[in-house]
Amino acid sequence: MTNGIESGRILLALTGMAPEFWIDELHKAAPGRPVTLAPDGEVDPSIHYAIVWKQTPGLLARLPNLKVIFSLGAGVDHVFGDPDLPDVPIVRVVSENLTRRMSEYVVWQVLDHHRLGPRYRAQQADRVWHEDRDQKAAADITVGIMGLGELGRDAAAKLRVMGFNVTGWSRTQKQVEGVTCHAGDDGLGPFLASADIFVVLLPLTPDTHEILNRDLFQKMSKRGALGAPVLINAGRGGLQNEADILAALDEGLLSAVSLDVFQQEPLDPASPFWSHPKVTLTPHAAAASNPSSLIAPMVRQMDAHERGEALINLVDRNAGY
Ligand code: NDP
Ligand code: OXD
Repeated sequence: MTNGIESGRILLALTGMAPEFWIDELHKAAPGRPVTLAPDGEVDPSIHYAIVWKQTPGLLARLPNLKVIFSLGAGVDHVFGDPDLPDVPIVRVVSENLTRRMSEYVVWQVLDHHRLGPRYRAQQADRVWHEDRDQKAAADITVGIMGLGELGRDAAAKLRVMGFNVTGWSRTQKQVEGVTCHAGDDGLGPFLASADIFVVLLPLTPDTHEILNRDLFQKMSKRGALGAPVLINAGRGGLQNEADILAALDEGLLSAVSLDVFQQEPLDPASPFWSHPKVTLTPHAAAASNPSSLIAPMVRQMDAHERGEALINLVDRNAGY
């Protein structure tokens, strides 16, 4: 009970994730709140909140008293995969823990390409000692960030501290200190012409689906301090046309890519990405956050909602993120 109001039951509806871990975390954060695991009890009228990751389509529509959907991720494309999604508020993850981990990944990958990591690893494998004299300084490199949201802005700030020039692109115009900001369709061309390394932190929406395609790669700057542009995608696999990426790498339209996300996850063992010499691959691990840092704020929001307070980190259904 919270202030005399009965605490709503939580439904945990996860696909491709072990639930035990999250249930333990929920019991710790909300000892008094009952938790149901989908699919059992899905028509239970006492379920007020659903915490979801790729929930089974149609499941949430069967909850008569559902009040709020909590996405277990910052991205919500997995929630919108349900054509019968009920019209209740959707809250997404905005967490300092997640943001910092993503920025670590971005800085790691940018530095790896900037400091010629793939080249040196290949030389090591071949026992080749070749001293490069053409190492660029960070100030010679421009990193372009696609998506200047919670994650993009933090990554931009950390890259600035390293001395990189940073440009960014978003749907609506942004002002970010030390970052040259472009926006919308008109801003995309100048943005693409401005950078050497592109970091993608966009949400997957109908507008951004397969935005990373041949046409876009052709518009990227060729003056590249690294020879040809580098692409780093930690947003979603659905943002990328994978056949176009492989062709662009083979043709030299892209010099290298780091991919944390794929159209199909887990990635097929037969995928050419696994062994491509110009691909650095991680298994959707760019920002694997502490469960407690994700669950505790959700429970706080449930309590606040029951006290009549406004929800935060709400998803804009029209924008799709
Ligand atoms: P935000 O919603 O805070 O930011 C999204 C940014 O993308 C905003 O700047 C937004 O523009 C911009 N954007 C959206 N649509 C368009 C468009 N059509 N054209 C140009 N810009 C657009 O999201 P987060 O920063 O929190 O997260 C971004 C994504 O990162 C998530 O959606 C998720 O897919 C991914 N992610 C991946 C993880 C991983 O482990 N690989 C972990 C966590 C998240 P505007 O500012 O104008 O709204
Ligand atoms: C997220 C993710 O969206 O982990 O948070 O991909």
